[in-house]
Amino acid sequence: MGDAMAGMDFKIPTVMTSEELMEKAFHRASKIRKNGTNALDAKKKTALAKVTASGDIVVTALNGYVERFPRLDKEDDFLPELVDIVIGIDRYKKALGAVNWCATKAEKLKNDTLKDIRRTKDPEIVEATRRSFYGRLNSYVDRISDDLMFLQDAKNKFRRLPAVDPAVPTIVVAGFPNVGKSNLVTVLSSAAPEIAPYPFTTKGVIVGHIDDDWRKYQIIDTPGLLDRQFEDRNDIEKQAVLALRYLTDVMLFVIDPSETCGFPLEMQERLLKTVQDGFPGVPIIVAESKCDIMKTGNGRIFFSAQSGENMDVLTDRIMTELRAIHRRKSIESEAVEDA
Ligand SMILES: Nc1nc2c(ncn2[C@@H]2O[C@H](COP(=O)(O)OP(=O)(O)OP(=O)(O)O)[C@@H](O)[C@H]2O)c(=O)[nH]1
Ligand SMILES: [Mg+2]
Repeated sequence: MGDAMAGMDFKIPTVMTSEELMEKAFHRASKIRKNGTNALDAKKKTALAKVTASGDIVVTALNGYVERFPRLDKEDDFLPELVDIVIGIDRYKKALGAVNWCATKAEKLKNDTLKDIRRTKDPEIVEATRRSFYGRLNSYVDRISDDLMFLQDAKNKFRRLPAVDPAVPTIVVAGFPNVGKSNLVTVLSSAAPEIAPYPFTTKGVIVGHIDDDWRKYQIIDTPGLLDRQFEDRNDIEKQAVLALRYLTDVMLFVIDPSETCGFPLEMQERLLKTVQDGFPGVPIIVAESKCDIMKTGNGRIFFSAQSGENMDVLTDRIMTELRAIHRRKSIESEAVEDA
């Protein structure tokens, strides 16, 4: 398992376009000259070496992509639901399948060509066979040029996907801008929160860790994602919010009753309702911030990240939820292991 929330691009190679790949293969081959016992022998040895080198470059590159792009099975760190929204799993699998097809074809073509060259005693045929190999290799690779471009694009998108360890219980913080979310995340985190990539937003998500003895939980602040009515969003933002569901085990919704955030209480309550509807089945802790300025006395948990007042009560409540999630997840993973 990778670090939770770390971008996973380090594993994934850069994908050449079909033109770049063929240029690399032919360029390497073009520099090859072999000596022989006579003119025909030298010609054959040179042709064999050129075919081997160019074929191997193509096959090695393509096999490398197939091996090193994530398979998206259970052992991968990515959440399949997120990958499907961001990249499209069917198209992705088709692209990897096409690359694999091309590698197999190129390998066979290379071996057949080597046999043909070895067999002939006609220098004209040596030349013609080599040239025909170049043409057919080029046309195989050309046929997967869309797939190669798709994979390079997918690589860039993978980089923006949070790699999540689904075993780590995760609390996501929501609420209007300026209600005090970031301040709270910083205070609750055992180390300075880090910015992790997230698809659809340039800001990324801010991830902190909460220590609980030897256990760690994730706390995620999402600037600009859960701070507006869902209906007011464009399609991309809607996808981003939907995708966030797969990260969220518990939600912490922060309300600023002092309204110093600039949003009336009534608007904040309406957003809470939307978030509740949008995250069905997710436990939501509602907490009122900035209690150093004002307390409503309505029975909700209140806190001030600034003065520290009541932070122990809020922390207890958060820990209770996260521990419950932890227990549920360990039971689930034991069940998977027993199956
Ligand atoms: N009085 C008081 N002010 C606070 C408290 N927490 C945050 N603030 C102030 O509220 C403002 C917003 O705080 P942030 O933590 O940045 O709020 P946010 O919800 O992360 O805002 P966005 O990132 O814009 O969504 C800042 O000026 C903070 O100083 C608090 O407990 N008490
Ligand atoms: Mg913030």
